[in-house]
Amino acid sequence: MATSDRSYDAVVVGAGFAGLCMLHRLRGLGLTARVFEAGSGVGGTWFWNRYPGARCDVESLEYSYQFSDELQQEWEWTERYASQPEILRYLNHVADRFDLRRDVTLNTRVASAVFDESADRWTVRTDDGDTVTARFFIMATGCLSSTNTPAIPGRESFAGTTLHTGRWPHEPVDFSGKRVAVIGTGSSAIQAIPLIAAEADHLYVFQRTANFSVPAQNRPLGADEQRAVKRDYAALRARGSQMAFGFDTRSNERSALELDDDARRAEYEARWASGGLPFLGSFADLLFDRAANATAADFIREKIRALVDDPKVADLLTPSGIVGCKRLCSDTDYFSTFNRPNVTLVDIASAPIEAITATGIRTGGAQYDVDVIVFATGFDAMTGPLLRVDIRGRGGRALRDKWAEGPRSYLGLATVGFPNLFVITGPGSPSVLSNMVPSIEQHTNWIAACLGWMEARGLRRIEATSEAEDAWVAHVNEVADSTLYPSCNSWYLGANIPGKPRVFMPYLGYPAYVQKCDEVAARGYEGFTVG
Ligand code: N01
Repeated sequence: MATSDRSYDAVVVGAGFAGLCMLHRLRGLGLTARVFEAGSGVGGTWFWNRYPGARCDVESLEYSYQFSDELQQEWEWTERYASQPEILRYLNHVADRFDLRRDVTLNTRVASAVFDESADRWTVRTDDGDTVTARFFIMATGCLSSTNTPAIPGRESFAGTTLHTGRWPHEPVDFSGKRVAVIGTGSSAIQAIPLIAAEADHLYVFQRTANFSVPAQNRPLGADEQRAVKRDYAALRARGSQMAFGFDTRSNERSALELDDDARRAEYEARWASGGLPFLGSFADLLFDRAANATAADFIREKIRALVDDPKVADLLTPSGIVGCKRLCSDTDYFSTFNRPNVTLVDIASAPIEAITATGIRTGGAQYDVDVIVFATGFDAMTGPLLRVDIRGRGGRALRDKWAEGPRSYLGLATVGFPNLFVITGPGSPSVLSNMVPSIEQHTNWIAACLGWMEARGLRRIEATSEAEDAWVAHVNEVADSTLYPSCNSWYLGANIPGKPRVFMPYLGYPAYVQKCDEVAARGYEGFTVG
């Protein structure tokens, strides 16, 4: 569709969970909106991350929209943790059911957005050269959508197939009879490795840092179980909204250190058996106290040693450090996959990758010839997707310049100098340390209420104040510093991207955050200037 010279109330970038929900909310206000999406379909993260084994590690009944009770009643999830194809089907269903597609332009990347102070409008330019204008510019680009492919010498010379888990092809990839290398052992790799190993002739896993992972214990979702939740869906949602991470972790209020060894182990065993990320809810102090955390870390290390036959391989797979400080992974048969004769673990911590050659990967003086290299090397998280667009606010100032030393925002939703710009699940909001879908809905609801409030008063411009932003940044850091999170080289801190400023980006604590946002709105958008 030709979009030249079109003007809207709002332009939204991205048609994943956030963009679709935002569009629905804007329509509800009677505002005009256009969504631009780089992909050839809706779905965002779930459109791009199609690697084998991709599935969400928040339970499907909680990783879903709640804005329509009819939708949450009628959609049937088939597994405890939904697979990527199922989540993508769900998002396509939502796009159809709420007739969203007619306002979405696919295959179109937004290149720049410039604020015109005289008109209080954003001019948005797409990569095919079209421009549109809008009163409000809303970034719904997700936190993990800008892939990271490390600049390993010789990368371009590889003659085989190169893939990235975050940009997986749409056509099926056949690994049978192939020698495959996977670089990286984060959440994506840990899900993909067991399935690639089952198909490939030989799999080489290049590991720099071993990761903590707990079994997902995925299973088909029973009809009775699903009916029971749906009978009182609000109760499940309410429980999630009171949890630090925004989903039902069945948190234990006790300290890991107040129990004797047997009682503590019983709690960890129960969590291990029930599976998934609620392992971190075993005790209240796991992410605050090193000694408490060590009891959980030791438990997982012991499990890994029991699962892996070769003690040398088990040692390499056993992580040091703090469990949960980097994102805890959840897996299906990850560690036992290394017992297969066709899987080799290559330690690149002691001997880093020297080069990629035409035929494979060279490290530690050895050459590993492969047909396929899978980069499971993660993302330029949180700021990457925002700074990829050339966003210019008041006085032509670039967001890239403003955030050169790290992101600064008010509530993760707005940033000084960029009026009428909203970010959904931006740095400074709970985002990646919460259940993304409810966090997205909380943001889209808040933005919609704010725009409705402005409409009712005939207001044209909203911008955070410097005082509010400074205080919020200080608060985000203070909360993070009271935990163990800043103590390791995670992507939460930008530590995975060479040269990226080291700033802890998510806000910790979903319930406190929601309360703060509600208070700001109730006080007439305290911390913002409006006009
Ligand atoms: O990426 P990662 P991911 N040379 O950054 C390694 C979400 N997610 O795509 O740790 C060699 O975690 C790097 O090694 P190191 C979830 O929030 C969710 O797996 O830096 N290796 C690491 O092993 C997750 O946290 C789900 O030493 C290099 C790996 O690549 C986030 O997405 C599923 C390297 C990157 O791991 C990102 O996960 C999947 C180099 N130069 C993802 N550079 C679920 O919901 C990087 N590495 C289940």
